[in-house]
Amino acid sequence: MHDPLALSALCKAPGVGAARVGIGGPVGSGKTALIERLIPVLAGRGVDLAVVTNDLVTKEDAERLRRSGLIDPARVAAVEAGACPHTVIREDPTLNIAAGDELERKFPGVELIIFESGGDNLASTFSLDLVDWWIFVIDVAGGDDIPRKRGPGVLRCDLLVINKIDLAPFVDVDLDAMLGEARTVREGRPLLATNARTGAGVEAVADAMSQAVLFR
Ligand SMILES: Nc1nc2c(ncn2[C@@H]2O[C@H](COP(=O)(O)OP(=O)(O)OP(=O)(O)O)[C@@H](O)[C@H]2O)c(=O)[nH]1
Ligand SMILES: [Mg+2]
Repeated sequence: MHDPLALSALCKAPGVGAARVGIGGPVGSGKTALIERLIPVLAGRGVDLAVVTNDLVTKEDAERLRRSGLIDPARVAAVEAGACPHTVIREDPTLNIAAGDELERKFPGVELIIFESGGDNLASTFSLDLVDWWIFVIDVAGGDDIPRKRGPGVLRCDLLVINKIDLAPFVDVDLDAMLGEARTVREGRPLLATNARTGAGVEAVADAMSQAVLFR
């Protein structure tokens, strides 16, 4: 029996292939909405892009992106994660690696592949076998205590995004205090605030991603 992970690693020469970025976070925090905002920003900067989505037992997010008109539908692949979305981004990311490899085969010039995790809990993290760099998206409406709970996603991601900042006044969240606590628990590692409905803050997310994995 061949180990597909080992084979994939062997087939991929160092430094060759697209940069791979993960976007994880709790259900409904705005992962797909952020990707919908990032696509035109990155495309406008000339980035050759593809996306892999993960849903439990459907291809809902992939179909949403394919219908969006924002990206060539063939550049969106779907992985059905099954019962535990974190398993396929952490313990055994074989399916996602294969989906990324297939996109690279179909689109040899692709520079960046974004992997959206299925919505999960605060403990979800990405395997570095799958991605080079990853974002964790939480949202203001999930409660200002989320950073204080120090979940591995919040602590370990390369960039924490606090989304739905527009909702702060409606859910009695002091946004500055929430951002301050997030900064404290992350010990100064990067975090950004966004409104994925209007696009506020999304250029800064694209800047962070480009600098980290595209070196531009
Ligand atoms: N007000 C507001 N709503 C937002 C924002 N971002 C996303 N939403 C809404 O939040 C809901 C969930 O957004 P999605 O992008 O589907 O969230 P997701 O994290 O991809 O969800 P799953 O993939 O199901 O885990 C949708 O109704 C979005 O329109 C935001 O910044 N502000
Ligand atoms: Mg989604």
